[in-house]
Amino acid sequence: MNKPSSPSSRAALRKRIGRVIAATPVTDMHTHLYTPRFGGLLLRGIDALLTYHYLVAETFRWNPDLDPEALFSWPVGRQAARVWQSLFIDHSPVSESCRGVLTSLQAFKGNAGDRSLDAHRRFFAGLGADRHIDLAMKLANVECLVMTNDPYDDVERQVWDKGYKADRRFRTALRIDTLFTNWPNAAARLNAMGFRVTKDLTPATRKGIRAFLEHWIATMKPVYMMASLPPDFILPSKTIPARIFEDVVMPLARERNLAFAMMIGCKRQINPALRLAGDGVANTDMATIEYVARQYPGNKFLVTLLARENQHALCVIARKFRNILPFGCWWFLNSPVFINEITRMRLEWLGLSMMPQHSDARVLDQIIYKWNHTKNILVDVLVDKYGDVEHTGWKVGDDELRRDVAGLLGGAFWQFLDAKME
Ligand code: FIX
Ligand code: ZN
Repeated sequence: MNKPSSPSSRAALRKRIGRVIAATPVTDMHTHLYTPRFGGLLLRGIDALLTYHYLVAETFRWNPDLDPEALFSWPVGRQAARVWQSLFIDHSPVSESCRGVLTSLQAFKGNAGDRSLDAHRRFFAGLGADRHIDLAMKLANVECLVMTNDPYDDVERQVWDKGYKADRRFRTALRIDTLFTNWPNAAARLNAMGFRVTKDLTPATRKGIRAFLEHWIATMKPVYMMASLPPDFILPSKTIPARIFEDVVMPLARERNLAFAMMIGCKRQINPALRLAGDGVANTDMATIEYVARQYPGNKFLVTLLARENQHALCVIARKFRNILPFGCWWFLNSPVFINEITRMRLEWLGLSMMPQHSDARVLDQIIYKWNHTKNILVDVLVDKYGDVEHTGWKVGDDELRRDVAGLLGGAFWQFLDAKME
């Protein structure tokens, strides 16, 4: 049996790994953040942090008499004050989402202990959008992030129609859920945007959808296309969304060498009264992922799944199909217990050929806590993994360590996007 390394060499390894992780710039491959040009779509500051839908869901648990409609009708500041009172003052903020607010505040202010919401507000009040972005990205060491760009969003579309000025730090991803979740509505909207389609998937309609996608690829220059697919999205199948996926999206993605990000496992609106906070989780039909990987070897799929139960099967599928890149610990899986488990599982079964995390930040300041919490776990996990390797006498050099961590924090994503399959 190999002798375990001595505590002092473990401590030295931990120091080295910690330093490399802290010094490595991150690519955040899926967020809901925007450049200042998108105006109110870029959320930032304490009130936005407190009204994040993760915290809103928790707030209702302590306020049985609070009508969701009433809360949502209040000005944001009043909503934030109720969240602060319920989750930070009346109880200690130990949930992952609450702790996240504190981690972000601590990064900005050195200490998050102030119980005065107004004091936190005063801190953010003085920050303009550009300075705020610079500071948050610096504190998180995020050098580049990918937005979620939905041409079906009327507010966002206006920005594109007026002419968007690219910012190298903010990359684009073309989000097309609507095509798969509500075809009659999607068709009506396509016609309104000038793309001729009918309700049936005729050749002319396929052409219209393709023209729509081509237009938005040319406009947004996305680094990938994406959709959060509903639990009943099963392939192969004769349904219209399935045909759109196979007959229109796959050929175009392949021609353009654009990866398609599949985010599966969200059961939308299990409690509609909670609005954005009302979504749930469902298991994914893994046969659908096997099918797309096998059927479209020349296409590339970034895959994240919401159910914990599906994570092992995703690793197994990715072992069989190099056109699958598992990524992130999405949403209800983005907490220490699951990040730890899923990251270990992926490393043990896929080595470094995966992306352990994305932030999914909806509020600028969240990139700080989401990455801080993940990096802390990554240190623990990598100390174990490199420690085990080093027991055999395979010493990992600093350059090798830097190379590996750069891959985990962004390189594996960019390499996958560049790769030509087949
Ligand atoms: O579909 C998505 O991109 C999800 O990440 C969001 O819709 C979800 O509301 C979220 O913020 C999860 O973190
Ligand atoms: Zn998201």
